[in-house]
Amino acid sequence: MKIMAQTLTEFDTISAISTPIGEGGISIVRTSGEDAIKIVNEIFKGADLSKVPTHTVHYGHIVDPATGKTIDEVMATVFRAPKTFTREDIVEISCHGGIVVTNHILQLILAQGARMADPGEFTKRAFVNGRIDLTQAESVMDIIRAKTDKARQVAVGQLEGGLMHKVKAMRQEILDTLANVEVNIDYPEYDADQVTAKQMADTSKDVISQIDKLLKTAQEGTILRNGLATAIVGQPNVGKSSLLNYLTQSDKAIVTDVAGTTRDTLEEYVSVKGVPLKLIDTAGIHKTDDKVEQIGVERSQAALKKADLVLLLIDGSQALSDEDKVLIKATQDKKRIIILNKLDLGQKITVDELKEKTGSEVISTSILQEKNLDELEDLIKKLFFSGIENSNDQIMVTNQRQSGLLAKAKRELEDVVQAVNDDIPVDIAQIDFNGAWDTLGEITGDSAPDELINTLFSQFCLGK
Ligand SMILES: Nc1nc2c(ncn2[C@@H]2O[C@H](COP(=O)(O)OP(=O)(O)OP(=O)(O)O)[C@@H](O)[C@H]2O)c(=O)[nH]1
Ligand SMILES: [Mg+2]
Repeated sequence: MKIMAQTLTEFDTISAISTPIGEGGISIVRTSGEDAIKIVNEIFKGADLSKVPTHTVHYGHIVDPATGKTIDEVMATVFRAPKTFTREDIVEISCHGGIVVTNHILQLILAQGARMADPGEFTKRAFVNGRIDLTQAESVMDIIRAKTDKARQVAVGQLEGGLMHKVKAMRQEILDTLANVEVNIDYPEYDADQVTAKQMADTSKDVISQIDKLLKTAQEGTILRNGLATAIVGQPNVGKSSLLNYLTQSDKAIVTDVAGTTRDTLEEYVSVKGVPLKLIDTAGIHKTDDKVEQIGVERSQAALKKADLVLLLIDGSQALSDEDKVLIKATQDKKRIIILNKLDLGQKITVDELKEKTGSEVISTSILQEKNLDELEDLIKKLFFSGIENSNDQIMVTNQRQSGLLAKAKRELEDVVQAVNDDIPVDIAQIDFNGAWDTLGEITGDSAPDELINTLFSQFCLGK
């Protein structure tokens, strides 16, 4: 199952537009492979690219060899293997933006014998040619998709290979022990079974504790990647939609003084002080006979259940109602911030009073007059990211593929410990031990099946 044999097609010359399609100052057409320089040279009028030194930029024109017509004035950058993104020869043509010109240049390159690159194929080559491992390839995708600065920092950290080195070290530890086991199995006259069994169990326990540490970061990693699911809940008319609009700096949600304005849940991604939130505005939760509103209320309750963070809004200018009390109770097991809104209308409930009653974070605001909203943002940030403030220099597991494999390796190692405890013969316990080694290898791509590799890279965008 190891990816060793590469099909020939992986070494042909590929090309794609690497910048977003659309109007822009410049666009870049990237070509990679053995014939990259030769192919671009055919359509480039300026310096002879086959003779220029590596990592140099050259002014010139793209000329259609069939018609002799000049297509664009460009800069061509030549990177010679192996010190390139793909470890192959690469030429990047920076041309004037615009779909028509850029496409035309790409078509000319294809006409000279390059093949259109698949999504993610440049990064895949970097992997196949051994420049990066799978965790690093995944981080390239994360950097592109990062919704916030923090998520991007973590991805960049991963691109530098933090997780890869950690996983490789764990594999090495298993391998060292395996080497001993093999020796002992080969020379049964030493009858060192018990020694080996103990070594295997000890190593398993040690690696399990390292995996546990990594798995702990997985939850935070997922939040950084997908945003913290944050439900804004409360009774009708307390200002939920106003808060969503403020945090997203938009008027996405309809705000009126009619109770029951929001009838369906509304989702928006937003970065609050670097914390990525998936904000969910909900219909006011209360008893209603209106059919549509009733469905909205049910959706609100579902959103509440799934939320990682609850922002519970209460109209602080009114006395606490029974329905508020129900909501306070319903959210008490959640991470939450209780927001006493409409501070501008005077306060019937005090922050301290409610803090004492509920034991959770409480803040009073006026969304209408934008009072205390900066403090609210600070509170959101404090609540969730105090622990991982320096996450950029901490190794983090940021996706489900990685955390799923870590969990699998952990189970296999637990089985080894169990087998040793139960005095099961060493060579049988060793099967799981080997399995854990393989599973960890899948994280970095050292032992990943082809199919997985292909699926992973196909999720990339074109030109990357
Ligand atoms: N005085 C005052 N009014 C506010 C404040 N925040 C929101 N409002 C007003 O309260 C009314 C309801 O606001 P919304 O944001 O629509 O409230 P909601 O909780 O989304 O209401 P539903 O969607 O009906 O559940 C609007 O008229 C807002 O302008 C505030 O801090 N002070
Ligand atoms: Mg609303």
